[in-house]
Amino acid sequence: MRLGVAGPVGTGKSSLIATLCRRLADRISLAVVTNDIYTDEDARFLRAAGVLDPERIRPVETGACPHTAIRDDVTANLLAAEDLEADFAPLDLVVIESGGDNLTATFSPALVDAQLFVLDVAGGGDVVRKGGPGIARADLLVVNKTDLGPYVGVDVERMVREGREARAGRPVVALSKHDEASVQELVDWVLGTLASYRAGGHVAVDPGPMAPHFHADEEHEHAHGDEPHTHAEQHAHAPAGTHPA
Ligand SMILES: Nc1nc2c(ncn2[C@@H]2O[C@H](COP(=O)(O)OP(=O)(O)OP(=O)(O)O)[C@@H](O)[C@H]2O)c(=O)[nH]1
Ligand SMILES: [Mg+2]
Repeated sequence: MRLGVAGPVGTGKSSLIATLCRRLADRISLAVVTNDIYTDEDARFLRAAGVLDPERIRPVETGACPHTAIRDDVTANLLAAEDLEADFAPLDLVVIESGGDNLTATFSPALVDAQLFVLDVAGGGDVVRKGGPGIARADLLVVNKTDLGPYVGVDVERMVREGREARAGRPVVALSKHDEASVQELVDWVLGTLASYRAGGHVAVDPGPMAPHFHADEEHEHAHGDEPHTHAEQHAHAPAGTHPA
């Protein structure tokens, strides 16, 4: 299974991947692809962390807006993942870290089978309310660095609750690398998703590049619709396969 890890700059994507490697490297066969715009900094960080054979960590230097390389033209990432899969066959899990981007970045389902979106408490409690395809429809939303809540004046429980509300039942993990129970929850989600993927139960979904939105002239659609849904549910641009029933 290929697992994408996306989210804004500095929210803790590399740290989360290091945590996963630390916990899983002796249980399953793992490899990591990192994406940076101008450097191979994240691959260096992960190699230095000593959590995985350095050969199993490969950088892609995108040279462009990060989501170009995980969504629009995934060639460089596909080649890196396929090389790892050939060199270390059989691999159980390839984790692909996006370059830190903004709230619009998600992985193409042509590149990953599952994806998680990482926000952090230090970025502000209101970020979950700002929405976007990653927050609303990634397979997992991680609200990271919960230990920092008291220092940045963020009500962590409320942030997590609002994250759940934005996701129509899709899972949310409140994570801190210093909180073992939360790390276990993340590890359980990854292993559970891997098992489900293997059993054919998990199918890659495209969270979409565009958040559901509403145009002023769509009041007409409401008049013709069967039920008065929310504006987001009514909008025709919602990505295929993600439209609420
Ligand atoms: N307090 C606290 N700090 C954390 C946690 N996770 C990550 N950090 C810190 O957050 C900073 C950024 O972490 P990274 O893992 O490099 O974040 P990133 O999302 O990979 O960053 P980019 O790849 O540059 O977008 C580092 O200083 C980490 O030590 C956490 O759970 N708690
Ligand atoms: Mg990183």
